[in-house]
Amino acid sequence: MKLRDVVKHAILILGITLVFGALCATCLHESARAAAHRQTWPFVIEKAADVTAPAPGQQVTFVITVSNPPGTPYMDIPVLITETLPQHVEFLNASGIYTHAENTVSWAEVLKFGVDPAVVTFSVQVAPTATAYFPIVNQKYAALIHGQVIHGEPVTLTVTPRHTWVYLPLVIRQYPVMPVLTAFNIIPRRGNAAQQFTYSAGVTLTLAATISGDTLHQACFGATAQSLTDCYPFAETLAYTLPSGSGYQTLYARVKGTQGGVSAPAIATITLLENGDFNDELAHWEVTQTNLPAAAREGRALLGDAALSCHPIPIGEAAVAQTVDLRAVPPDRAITLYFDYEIVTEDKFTHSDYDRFMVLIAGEEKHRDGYQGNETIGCGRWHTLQQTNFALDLTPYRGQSVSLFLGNTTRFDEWYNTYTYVDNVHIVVTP
Ligand SMILES: [Ca+2]
Ligand SMILES: [Ca+2]
Repeated sequence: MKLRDVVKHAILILGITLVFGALCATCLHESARAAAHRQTWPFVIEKAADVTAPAPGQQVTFVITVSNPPGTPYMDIPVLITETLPQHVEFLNASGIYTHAENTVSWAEVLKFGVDPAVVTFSVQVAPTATAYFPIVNQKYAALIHGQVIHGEPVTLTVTPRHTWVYLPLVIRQYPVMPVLTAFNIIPRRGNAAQQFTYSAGVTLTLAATISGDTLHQACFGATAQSLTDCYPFAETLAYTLPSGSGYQTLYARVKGTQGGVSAPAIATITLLENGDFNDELAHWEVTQTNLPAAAREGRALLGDAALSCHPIPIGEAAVAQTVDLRAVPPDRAITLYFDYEIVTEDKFTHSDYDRFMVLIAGEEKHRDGYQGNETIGCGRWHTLQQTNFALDLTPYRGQSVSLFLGNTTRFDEWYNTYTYVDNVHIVVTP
């Protein structure tokens, strides 16, 4: 720049500064009158930063642009651009000829005719002590054109920490305190805890958990680890009702502390065979009574008519059945169906057409039994056949929902009665 130009520039700065100074403290605050007037001064001031999420200590460069929109009928318009630096930054340098005093930087520029904007840049350093995630709002910047002050939208910097490991004190690192669920079990009220089967959906849940520096607040349950929405105040034992329907069930549990810490989920499983002990008469069983009755007798199912003897005995069938859902049984598990039965008969089983007790799984006959002794059949000659903890392998039905059918059948002719007691029908899943 030639000396003459520098002098001209200096005079320009001086002149504009005087005018600008005369506007004094209110110069950066647009009056209502000015705002209304601005429509006739379609100049635009904008600012951008090269980094909007700087780390503490990082350099940030801003660009301020004052545009002279096409069609503006003014030529070589003097413009004074001012920047008031926000807190938490330190001025480094700026473009062109500028003045820097305290926290203000200003430039005297000339907007040329046409579309060339006036562009100035300046750089700051974010204070090394700036707090992470603290916003630095770079708001106060303006341009003075023809005695009119125009403002632009603020630019906000969000101070972001560098990606370094920060070693927090133990108490902060572990907040909120995480509880540890050390034991979770489903205890049947009717059934067997060790073999994990139940005859009733009503069970007791037992929980053991630890937490240090907080107290246990809540226990939540659900069918999956993502659906633990069934929540109760924490207790070591809780009455709980499993989803109804016979089958293999999985229950997830989590415990929570008062501060909001949540344990890893724990899993407990159980096999429900509803009313397999017939304590609720024949509830939950599908009952077949084809010419023969089915009933509950002293906690057992009685299939057939115990009051009849000899002749005439109706030819028919009395049965109980239930569908058991084994779809959730894991692939490496074995499934066994157990039950007790007692056949009381005057008939013989040697002929396949005679009376029998039968077990069908998914419609296939898996077991049949009856009297096979040598004694002659006779009216009032009763024989009793007892099986306790009779077992049937259901592993081939893993992954399926299958029907269990237990039936007492009288056959061939109307001579000699047969009836069967059934009890303790349950399913055990083992590794
Ligand atoms: Ca029973
Ligand atoms: Ca018979």
